[in-house]
Amino acid sequence: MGLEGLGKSLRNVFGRIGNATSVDDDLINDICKDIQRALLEADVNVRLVLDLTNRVKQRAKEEPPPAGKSVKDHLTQIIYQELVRLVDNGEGIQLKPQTIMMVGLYGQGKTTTTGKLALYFSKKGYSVGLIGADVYRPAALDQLKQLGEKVGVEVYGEPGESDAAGIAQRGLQKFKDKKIVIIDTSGRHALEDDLIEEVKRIAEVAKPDERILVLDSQVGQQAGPQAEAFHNAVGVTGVILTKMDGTAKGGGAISAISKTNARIVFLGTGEHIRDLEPFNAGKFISRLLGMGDLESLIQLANEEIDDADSMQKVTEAMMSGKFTLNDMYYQMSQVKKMGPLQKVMSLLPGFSGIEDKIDYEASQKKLQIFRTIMDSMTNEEREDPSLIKSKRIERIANGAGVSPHDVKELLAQYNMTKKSMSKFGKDRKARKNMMKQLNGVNLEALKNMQQ
Ligand SMILES: Nc1nc2c(ncn2[C@@H]2O[C@H](COP(=O)(O)OP(=O)(O)O)[C@@H](O)[C@H]2O)c(=O)[nH]1
Ligand SMILES: [Mg+2]
Repeated sequence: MGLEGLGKSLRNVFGRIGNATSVDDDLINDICKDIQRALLEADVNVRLVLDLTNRVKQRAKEEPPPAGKSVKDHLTQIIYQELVRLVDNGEGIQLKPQTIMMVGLYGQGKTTTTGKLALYFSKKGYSVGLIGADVYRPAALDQLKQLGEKVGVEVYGEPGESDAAGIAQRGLQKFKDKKIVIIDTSGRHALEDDLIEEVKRIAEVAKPDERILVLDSQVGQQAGPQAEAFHNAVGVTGVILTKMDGTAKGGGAISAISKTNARIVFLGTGEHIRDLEPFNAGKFISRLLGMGDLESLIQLANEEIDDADSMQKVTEAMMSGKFTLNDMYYQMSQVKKMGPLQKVMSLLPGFSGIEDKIDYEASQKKLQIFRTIMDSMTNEEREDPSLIKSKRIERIANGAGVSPHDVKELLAQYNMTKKSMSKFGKDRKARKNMMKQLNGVNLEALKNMQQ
């Protein structure tokens, strides 16, 4: 089962609670079995799974629902909190002078993430040096040097040298006055003995404080064995999940951290050097559960608005990838009509900051700003937002009385929505399944989970 699968199974669990007539021991036991199956299929460590379901059972029995909260919502919330606890394995990387070593298979994002970390620490005021110890791919050092140049940090490398541990040693010597040194290492397409030997030797020589496993969030089940092999070799202290901007929702991470007992420290959320987010367990689980999904919003909209036909049209347009700003404008106006904003806010992409208490007032303000911005665009621009470049951004911002940053934010949200919808739209079967599932989901309960 892939990552999507885990999110889906867990959503089913919540759906089941929503549909139950009452919450009794039988239901709780059944639900816990479903959770166990879902997590075990995603390769999560058995002991962790049992701990989790035992805690859910115990808390459901012992903790009375807080005033005003139904038993169902309370159970949903307990499960959500325990899932968060499962991935919450400790604090992020400390802000202190240290050596960090990156490990992982080819293409996972090690080099890119090395650059992102360099920027992160530079911004915090630390001097940073990067060591290119990938001796396997000829272009690796150039890639790292380019990143270093972008960020303005020094890169040490020895073109043509094949002794990675030697490079690391000499690099550390050169950077002995830098507060943060990050070592980028080689990958392979698959786990191979020589790779494991190589990273082991680098770790022995460099004695890095942090050994960071970089994992593509789309890896799914192989995340477990990969994590285990690297962990046995160097003792992984932290995991960075990359490509979280893609369709995958990161379920494989749970397998990875349960194999290493390391914490997830950052998420890579794009190809750009700034696309690095400190890991937040609550946000991650919400995302895994698809709570920021526009699909859920559409479903809710279909149930609650009178003009279901137009909504259907917009939905189809979105699915086909021909989603314009006019469509998004319409969709937003419907959301407003739909009444209590609280109910739908958490389902909107871009508004899913559900790890903290959602600031509904701020969100509503944002929605209004977006509407104002769209009002000051021409219809041509709303139909084809790719026309909107710097000059037009300024004009629109002036017209709407907002900053260019606000306009860019709207465009970013539009692009994100469009991208996710067209991807989703290509897969008819997935779409149907999703709709079917969402029918069973207790949206109220999902909404209440964070409260
Ligand atoms: N979309 C996206 N792409 C990423 C992310 N991190 C890395 N990549 C891309 O993944 C590819 C492989 O990255 P690279 O750093 O060379 O991987 P390495 O082989 O592990 O060093 C490159 O095309 C990167 O631009 C991310 O967070 N999001
Ligand atoms: Mg690389």
